[in-house]
Amino acid sequence: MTTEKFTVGHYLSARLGQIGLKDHLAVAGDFNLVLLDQLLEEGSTRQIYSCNELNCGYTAEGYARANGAAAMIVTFNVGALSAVNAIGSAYAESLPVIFISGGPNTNDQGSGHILHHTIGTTNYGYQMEMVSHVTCAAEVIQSAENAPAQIDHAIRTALRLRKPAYIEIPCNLASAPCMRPGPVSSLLAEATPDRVSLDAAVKAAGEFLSAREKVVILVGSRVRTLGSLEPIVALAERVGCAVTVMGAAKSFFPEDHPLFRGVYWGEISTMGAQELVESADGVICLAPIFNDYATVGWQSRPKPEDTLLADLNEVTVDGRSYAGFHLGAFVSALAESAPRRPATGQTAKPAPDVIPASKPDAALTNDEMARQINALVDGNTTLTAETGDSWFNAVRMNLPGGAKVESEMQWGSIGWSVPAALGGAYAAPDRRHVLMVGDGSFQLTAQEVAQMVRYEVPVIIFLVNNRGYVIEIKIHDGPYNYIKNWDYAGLIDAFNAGEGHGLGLHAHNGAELAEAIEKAKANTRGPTLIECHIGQTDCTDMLVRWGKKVAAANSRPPAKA
Ligand code: DPX
Repeated sequence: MTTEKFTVGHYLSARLGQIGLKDHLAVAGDFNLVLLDQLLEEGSTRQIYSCNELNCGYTAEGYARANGAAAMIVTFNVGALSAVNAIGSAYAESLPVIFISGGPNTNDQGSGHILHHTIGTTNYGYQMEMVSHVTCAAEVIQSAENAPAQIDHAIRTALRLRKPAYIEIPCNLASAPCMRPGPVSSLLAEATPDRVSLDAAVKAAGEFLSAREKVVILVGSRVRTLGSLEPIVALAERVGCAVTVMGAAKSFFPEDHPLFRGVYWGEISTMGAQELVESADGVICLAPIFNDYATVGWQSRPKPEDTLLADLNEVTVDGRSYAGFHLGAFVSALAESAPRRPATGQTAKPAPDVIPASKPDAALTNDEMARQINALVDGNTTLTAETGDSWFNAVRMNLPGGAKVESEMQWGSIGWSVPAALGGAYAAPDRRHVLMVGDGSFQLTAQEVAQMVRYEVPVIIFLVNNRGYVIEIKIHDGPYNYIKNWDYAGLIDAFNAGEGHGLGLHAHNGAELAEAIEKAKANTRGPTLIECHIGQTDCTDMLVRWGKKVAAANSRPPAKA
């Protein structure tokens, strides 16, 4: 920009553009209005509005999945504290969201004044303290002179650690004069890897692989931070071994690759992946999270003594750990030097399960719905799967190369998917965006569909109307699992309000669903919500089996002292 006066807000705005953002998400409030003006004025990124701060956070979280990073701006306390759930998600799922909040005027800080939008005390540091638990860096801008260093520190740390970072800008500093930013390279450069440690890790990994007969790669969800699947494909081809992915890492290895051998998720694994992983004597685990859900209630995980664990910033192999480099550097180096094996993948690739079509006029089933959604997913599709049976429906799908699945299995907050799918669509408008979401989850963040109408974003939403929290019903049933029914498809007219292109459709059988999908494909100027009416007890077999084990783990009695 060419204006004479350059401000703190302009500095932030320029940096957001420099790190590769095209947009920032915002909800206005009087502590951030001047900051929002500065961002508009500097103009490096488009300003997009959300219905509320929770949705804003999830939209940013989804944007970061597709773009590598995201930024959001909210107001003090009433806005920021609503967003903390979504920032927890970004932390858990390793996504660098730059979380920016307006803050009190510097003259009110330390003055004994009581401000609106606060808890009525005179110390305004508590928001930063709360947020510091779910961010990797938290900066309250102290002065216009310090602003560049503080802003840069937060952004650089977020990008390096792949975690959210917090920046609070007092409302009277947003337009204060500030120096201009230099080149962005200082923010984008990876920390230089510790060569000695990296070489030692690669050597130890090579020895581990040479000493093992049956080697398998298991891909975890945090490999998303690599930004590309190429190093993993190169490693697999070099080692010539079978590749399985965890449920949370669905699509993080091309399923049409000859070495792909399914999803490893204990007893609900696909394509024989359980036998392959649990009988292997060498499992290369890439950035996995073995939580209670992923281990099917602590039942299944690769044997630690047969595991080479490559985490984001540390490799553990044969009882020794190596740090000082990022996973990407390790995978690439190992792909160049690992002992080669013939590309057998150890076994013939089993054919994936295929769901048979049901009669077009038969009542719609979960299987038929999943079958038709799977057929819609092409190599240019991002499929977002909400917590609930949508996880299992996504996991059992057969994906063409290039298809992406996004889920939030570590944080698992229902309502995440509607704004997250929108964020992914803002960041990658050239892809097709498909969302599977249960009725219970949808009720948390439904209003964000209005922004899809406003910004003409053609997300195809499969709203699973099974009248309840079915995953919870399978884990532990009670009256609290049954929800008020809505006319979900009917909401779209309300959101259009006579001026939008959203489409709301009902599907009671396979023929109606097929017709609705054709209409959705043709509707390129807004969302299409297809309300899929299925029976309450109609869910995947995977959910039932998994739910029993998770319920058993949840109900273990306290250990005796
Ligand atoms: C809850 C969950 O309808 O999907 O497929 O019918 O289960 P299914 P729905 O969207 O229901 C979701 C529901 C209530 N989890 O079964 S997974 C507890 C929960 C959570 N996140 C938040 N609150 C409660 N995961 C924010």
